[in-house]
Amino acid sequence: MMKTAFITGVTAGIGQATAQKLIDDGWRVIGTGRRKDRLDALADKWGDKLLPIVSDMRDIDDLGRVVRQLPEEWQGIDLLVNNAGLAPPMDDFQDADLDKQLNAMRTNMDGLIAITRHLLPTLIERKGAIINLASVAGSYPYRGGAVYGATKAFLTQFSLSLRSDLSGSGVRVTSIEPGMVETEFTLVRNEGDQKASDKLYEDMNPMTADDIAGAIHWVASLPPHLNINRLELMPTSQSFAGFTVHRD
Ligand code: 8X3
Repeated sequence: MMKTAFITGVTAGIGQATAQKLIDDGWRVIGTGRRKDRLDALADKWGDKLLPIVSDMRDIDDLGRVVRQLPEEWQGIDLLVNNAGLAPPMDDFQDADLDKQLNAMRTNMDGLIAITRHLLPTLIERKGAIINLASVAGSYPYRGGAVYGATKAFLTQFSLSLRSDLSGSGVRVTSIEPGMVETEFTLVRNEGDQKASDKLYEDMNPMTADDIAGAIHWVASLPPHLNINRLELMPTSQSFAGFTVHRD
């Protein structure tokens, strides 16, 4: 029987690449996004393999409606890919615009918890899987990433703890933790400054959305007795720095 994935943030980047990989492999996808024009373009491309839903992860009440109003033939879900997320600008927190920081928290955490809670009954019934897009920023601190990194650390811990709650249910949960991937992510983080985004990825051969989609597809295709708890990925060119020491 054809499997169904629910992917948040399907209109770009890792979400879109993941939908493409799953559809190529015979899945069908319920995809959410804020941008209707992009969803329409994907619906033209993927036909009845996509159920496009205009929805904003920050609108918690609307997420309940989205799940309640799924057409009957789309109500059984085998895989939830919690992909939608964003990073606020990389200002030191003491200088940061609070609303932009809270906006990232609502998108990355509140909306994700809500959609997960709403979809768990069907995921449990079908012994499905949840794949959460966390980040290396949840494990390794860096300047300007205080709130963003904290939301991603939350996601990893949420994933691990959710496994405990779901013990015996057959539902698998995975935290995927990528480093630098060239997508619209950095454009959003830099508030649309394409030059700043290009500069970040200049001459360093970043990972692509397709690389991460491949990992997600692999996790989703494993046999039911196998759970990948955490999967951390970086481009070869990205590694670690030491501590920062301030001297007077
Ligand atoms: C963002 C990962 O390495 O670009 O999630 O900060 S990194």
